[in-house]
Amino acid sequence: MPLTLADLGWNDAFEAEFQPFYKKSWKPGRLIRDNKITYGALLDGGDELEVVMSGDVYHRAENDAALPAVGDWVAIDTGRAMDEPVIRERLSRQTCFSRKAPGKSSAEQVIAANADVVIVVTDADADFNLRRMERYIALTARSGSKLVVLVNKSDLFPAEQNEQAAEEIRQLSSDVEVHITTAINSEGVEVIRTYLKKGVTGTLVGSSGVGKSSLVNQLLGGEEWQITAEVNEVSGKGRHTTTARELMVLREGGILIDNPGIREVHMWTDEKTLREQFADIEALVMQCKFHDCKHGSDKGCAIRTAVEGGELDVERYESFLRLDEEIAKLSLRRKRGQMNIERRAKRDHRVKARNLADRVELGEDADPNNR
Ligand SMILES: Nc1nc2c(ncn2[C@@H]2O[C@H](COP(=O)(O)OP(=O)(O)OP(=O)(O)O)[C@@H](O)[C@H]2O)c(=O)[nH]1
Ligand SMILES: [Mg+2]
Ligand SMILES: [Zn+2]
Repeated sequence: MPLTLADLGWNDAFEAEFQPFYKKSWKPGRLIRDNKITYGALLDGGDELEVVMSGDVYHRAENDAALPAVGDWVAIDTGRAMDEPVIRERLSRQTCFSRKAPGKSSAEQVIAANADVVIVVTDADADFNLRRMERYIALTARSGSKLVVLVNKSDLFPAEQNEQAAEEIRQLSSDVEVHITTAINSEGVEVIRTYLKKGVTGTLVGSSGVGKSSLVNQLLGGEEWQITAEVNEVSGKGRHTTTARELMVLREGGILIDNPGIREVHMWTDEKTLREQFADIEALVMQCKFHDCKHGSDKGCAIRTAVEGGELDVERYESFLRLDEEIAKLSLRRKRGQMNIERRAKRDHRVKARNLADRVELGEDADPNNR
């Protein structure tokens, strides 16, 4: 049976937003691959199409994060059978999982658009890191997606170690569902299927080598793997480091986006989300005797009392401080970036004004559009 739009994740809200575009004979498509210059898109019926972004879509994007990304629904103009099909519009994102782009910039980088479930993969050993997990939790809370964590490679470590790792992650947040899996057989992977019903999109994230692509391979299964040509190519790369994100449709229903390993999980969240995440600590801070309490040796410090009384985990408090600091730095960088843009805009105005003055002196047409 050919894939329907619903199989690809289409729903009533997208349908409503698309109404004006049907009138222009544009077609809905979901972006499955970003080839830099072109994108791969899946259309109703499951046909894959190579598409390019229209200049208009490019110019209307306020920043990189607003450009079409894997997982996005777009309006595609295939008209006049002349050149390449063109993306005319990007539909609003119902969820958006993003992080701060690596490096010094404060730009937002979209990891997956319209994912219903973010599946973080880790293991109970070398990759295990609760502080990093807290960042994933904060980022997912902001994205609007549900969070599932897989403690993978369970065949390599003692059962108690896997159990303990899973339990420690559960302790971080009541919103996260944690499962122990192995990607070398299909048993553990059945867990993912329970989330990925027809039309539901999951996105796999986590460090390089934790088994994201191996899980995909298991989900695709031996037989399907051969039948689904598009996917075959991807699954063949299973043992290698994934270099580009890719959206795949599972035969039993559900959609999965495989991502390259994430080296740094920088915060891209706001203060509000952070405060919610650490509401217990916020409440304690309110009880400190002095409003500028440094929570060190200060008199009447509620934080210190809670730590000493064993009510507050000191590591949890420290990671709250670290996240807090990171967000402060980020907003500072963003402010500076904004100032640079404004300065540049003013300079451009001055340059334009000067050019105009030169042209007028030379007797040229002052309106650049009439040249
Ligand atoms: N024993 C065991 N090995 C696993 C398991 N999952 C993955 N591996 C192995 O770990 C290695 C890395 O697996 P990948 O699936 O490529 O990891 P990845 O997360 O996709 O890595 P990147 O694409 O670099 O982000 C491969 O050699 C897999 O065979 C598992 O559950 N158990
Ligand atoms: Mg991979
Ligand atoms: Zn205090």
